[in-house]
Amino acid sequence: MRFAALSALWLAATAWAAVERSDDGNVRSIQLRTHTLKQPYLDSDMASRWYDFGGDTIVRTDSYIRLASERPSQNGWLFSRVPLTATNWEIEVEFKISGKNSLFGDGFAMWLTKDRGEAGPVFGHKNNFEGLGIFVDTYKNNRPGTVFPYVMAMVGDGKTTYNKDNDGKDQELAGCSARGLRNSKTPTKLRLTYFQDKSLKLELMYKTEDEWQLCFETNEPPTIPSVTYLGFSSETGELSDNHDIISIEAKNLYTTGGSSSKQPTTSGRGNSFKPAQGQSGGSWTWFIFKVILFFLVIGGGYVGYTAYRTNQKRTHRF
Ligand SMILES: [Ca+2]
Repeated sequence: MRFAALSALWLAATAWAAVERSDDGNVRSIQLRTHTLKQPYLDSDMASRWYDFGGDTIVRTDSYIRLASERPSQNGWLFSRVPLTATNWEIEVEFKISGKNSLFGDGFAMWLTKDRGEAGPVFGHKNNFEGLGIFVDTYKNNRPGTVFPYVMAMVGDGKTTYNKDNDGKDQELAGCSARGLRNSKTPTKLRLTYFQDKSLKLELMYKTEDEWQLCFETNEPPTIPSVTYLGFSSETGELSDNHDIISIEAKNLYTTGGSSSKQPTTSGRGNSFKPAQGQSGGSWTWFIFKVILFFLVIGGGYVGYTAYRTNQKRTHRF
C-alpha cells in the first residue's frame, strides 16, 4: 500500500500549507475544515459532509443558506456535525440580514452549545441551553435606551432562561449596538475569537468593507463546555426578514509565545488559568511541534506500508 504512505505525505503537505502566521508572530492558525462552510455548501449527494440543517432552512448553492425567510413564523437551523474540540479558535462568518419590510425581525443567533439542531424560542434554538450564544437581534422587544440591531453574548448553564421580553438584557455577558447592519450595502461579517481562560472577542464588519469594529472584548471569558457544536439559527414571528449565512471560516489558534505576549497573573478562579505556553523560545516550541508532526506522518506512512507488505505476504501464502 504505497498509496497509504503517499496519502499520508499529501496530508502532511496540505496541513503545512494550511498553517498561517499572524501579524504579531505569536498566534498561528490552522484552518478547521470540519467547521468551515463555503459555496456551493453541498456535495454531489446534496448533503454537506460537515454541516447539517433543518427546519425552514433553504440552501441556495450559488448564494446563501437562508435560516429564516421574509415570511411569518419561520424557524431554521444549521449545525456542525462534529463538535469543536479546539482549545483556542476563531470563527469568521459572513451573513446577510435583509428585507423590504419597514417593520422586521427577529434576527439570528450563532451557537457554541452542547445541544445541536433543537428548535426552540431563542432565535429558533432551544432555551436553557448550555454554552455560548451570540445574538444578532434586529427587533427591539423592550430595551429602552438601546439602539437596535443589538449584538450580544449570553452564556447558558443549562438552567438560565433567555428572556425575549427584554431582549435578554439580564442574561447579557457583553454586547454592542450595530446600526446599519441590516440591509447594509457592504458585506456583513462577525468574527469571534476565543482563547481559553484568557479572552473572548467579538468584532463586526458592516460599515465599510474590510474594516472591523470591536463589539466587545473580555479578559474573563466564559467557560465553554468541552463538547460544543457550532451552529446558527433564526426565527421570524409576525414580523420577518431574510436571515442568510454566506460563509463560515473556522480556525484553530496556537499561541507560540514571544516578546509581545501578555502574561496575565494568576486569576482568582482557582487553577483554571493556563498561561500562554513557551514564552521564552516560542519559535523553538513551534519548531519541535513541526519536527514531531513530520516524524508522526513518516512513521504512520511506514507502519501503513509495512502492514500492507505483511498482509500481501499472507495473501500470497494462501
Ligand atoms: Ca429582540
